[in-house]
Amino acid sequence: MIELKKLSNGFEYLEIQNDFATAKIALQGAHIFEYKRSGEDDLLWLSEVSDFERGKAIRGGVPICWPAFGLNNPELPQHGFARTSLFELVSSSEIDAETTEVKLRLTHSEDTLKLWNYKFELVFKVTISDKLTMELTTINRDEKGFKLTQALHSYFKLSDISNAVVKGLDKKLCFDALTDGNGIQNGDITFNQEFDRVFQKVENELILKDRDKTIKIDNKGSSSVVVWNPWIDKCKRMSAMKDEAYREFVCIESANAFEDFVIVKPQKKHTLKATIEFF
Ligand code: TA6
Repeated sequence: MIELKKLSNGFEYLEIQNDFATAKIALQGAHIFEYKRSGEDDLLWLSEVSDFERGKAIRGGVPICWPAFGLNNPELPQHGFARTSLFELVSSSEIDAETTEVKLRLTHSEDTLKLWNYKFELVFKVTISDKLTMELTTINRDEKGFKLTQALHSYFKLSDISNAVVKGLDKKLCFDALTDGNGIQNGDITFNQEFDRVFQKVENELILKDRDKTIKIDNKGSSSVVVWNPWIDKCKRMSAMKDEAYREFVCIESANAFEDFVIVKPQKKHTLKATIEFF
């Protein structure tokens, strides 16, 4: 089942259901804000006080940061403009009883050209099955090449942050956004304070272990990963987040950030792909 639904304020989203899973994807930002397998709890975290309003980014799920991650491009808003832009539904198909595929697209407009003077086509293909597969393809429709940074800014729901362990980043180079300094990760990541690091040269899969589930993240077309938890103080300052929300999630973001930027030549394309499996 694939259905286009509308909230009373006109905010539109797709509701998807198949034998393996259900998902909800907002047309604004092509934003997956729910993914859960049949009979299981949500696997993505969504803020209880998230906005579902045109022009305001949803807090949680998988925001698409494009064509800039963070403030990598000072001329653009934090995390770019894709997450507050209206995508169009290009196609939706039930591949089989357990697999549904949808494609959403954003193309340049007068508004985007004012912010970022390039013609483009951005296609987000989502495959919903017993795993979540996301493919973000940037096509340069301009005469000039452009540089972009981006991320699939996934919020993973946790039993509690004290149970979370991130594996696969040991000895990786990283930029620490809290100290503005570079360093090398030592061992697995556990959380007992604010954490905001961008890891580079990450070609291997990542594992997130929680009390009663394990998540495997495999990225393609990307060699940078962001790991973030706001902890107590920053959580209080965050928009659309309850004070205790930091306990409930960790962001592990499949990215092209900082040195891992992408140059897309005219009429060429680049795909950032993340495959997320749950055990
Ligand atoms: O990806 C981590 C990060 O850049 C953090 O620094 C934090 O700001 C987070 O993203 C959320 O950003 P947002 O713009 O959604 O409030």
